[in-house]
Amino acid sequence: MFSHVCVVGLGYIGLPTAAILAAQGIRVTGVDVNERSVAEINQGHVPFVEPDLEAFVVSAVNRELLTAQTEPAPADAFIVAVPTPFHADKSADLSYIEAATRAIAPHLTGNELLVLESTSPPGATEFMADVVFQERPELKDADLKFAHCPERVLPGRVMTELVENDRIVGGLTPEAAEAAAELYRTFCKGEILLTDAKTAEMAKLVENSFRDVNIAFANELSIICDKLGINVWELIELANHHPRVNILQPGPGVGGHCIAVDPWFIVSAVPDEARLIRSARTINDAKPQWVIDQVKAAAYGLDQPAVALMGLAFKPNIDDLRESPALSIAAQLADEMPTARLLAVEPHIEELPKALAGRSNVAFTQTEDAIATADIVVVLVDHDAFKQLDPELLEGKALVDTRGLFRA
Ligand code: SAJ
Repeated sequence: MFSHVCVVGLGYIGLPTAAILAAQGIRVTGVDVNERSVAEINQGHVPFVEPDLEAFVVSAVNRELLTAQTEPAPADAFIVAVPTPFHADKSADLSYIEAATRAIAPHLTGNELLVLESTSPPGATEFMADVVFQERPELKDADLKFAHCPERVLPGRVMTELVENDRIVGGLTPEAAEAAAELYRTFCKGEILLTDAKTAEMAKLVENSFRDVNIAFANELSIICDKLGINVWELIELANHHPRVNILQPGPGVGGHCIAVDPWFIVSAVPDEARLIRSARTINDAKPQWVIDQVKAAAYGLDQPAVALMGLAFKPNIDDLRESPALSIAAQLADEMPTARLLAVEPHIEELPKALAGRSNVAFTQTEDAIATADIVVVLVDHDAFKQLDPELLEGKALVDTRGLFRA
């Protein structure tokens, strides 16, 4: 039975998890090093956009089931959901996991469950246990349980997918896996699949690598088709009529904090073997430069061209700019086309993001104005808001459509 859970890291995954546990009547201490986030959460505010999350947080805070603070507290179970960025050599940076674990260690009595949710390279759950035993060697023979339970929720659908998705739970021991399964069963209606910790760690990396490899295939096709004078969108639509073919969609590159990162954890663990996974990463990382070259080619010979940049988010219908290829393309164009007027359009945010603010050749512009003024229209995100646009507005303009929005 879990009556008190401590969730360390109140970001895109930790906060929704804390709030959904509290919704089951479990007392939750949420922990974050960011004092501003802690203060906001205690007032029922969510420091980022995620549909329905705020209602859960408000209710949990009002019922006094969720309290945020900067230090962990004693609890029956701890969930660590902190970032795992990568180092310059693309190996995983476990320093946040280590710091969170060291902060938890003094509060342990010997029979708690510790769950690592952060996406991690194989062996990270074991590393977490090692850190605990370095801090608390006297607990080595106690009944601490360590498990990995990777998150799988899609930003924008987190509150639904937290409940509905199946979950993989991998324990350092079978008892630890069973204990973690019991915790996740309190709110997860999907199937809970038990395994060992290393397989669970790898499963998460493999899921995102599967997607990365398939997007790389689509991105490579788009470059091949451009060379051969074939409409890639029509081609993919036709090929996908085959009952066993399901090609994904090309784009300006792969963004977000997961798919563009996680495959590197596999590559850095087994560099000689992970050849396809590495190639996919390289292909997807190179796509923004290809788009930039296309825009420059379209601008060739134009004096002070006006360029509409349609969308800055990393994928459709969200305001999330993390690792967004659209944003990096916009910033690079601002550097490389100083005489152009770049009209940045992003209906989901209120003002120019930091990466573009203060640049004299970039203006935050409303959709219709940008298209009306532009010589070149660059579609970077397939937001629903753009899908309603009348293609006639594009007449006489050069088009670089990375998302196939105007595919005809
Ligand atoms: N993209 C394409 N073409 C496609 C599909 C996606 O270019 O056909 C691009 C998107 O535009 C975006 C990037 O890929 O830039 C990633 O978007 P996404 O919607 O595929 O995935 P994320 O990063 O939002 O969330 C993924 C999900 N993983 C999988 O679908 C296997 C999610 O379930 C994970 O929980 C999440 O990563 C995570 O946190 O790991």
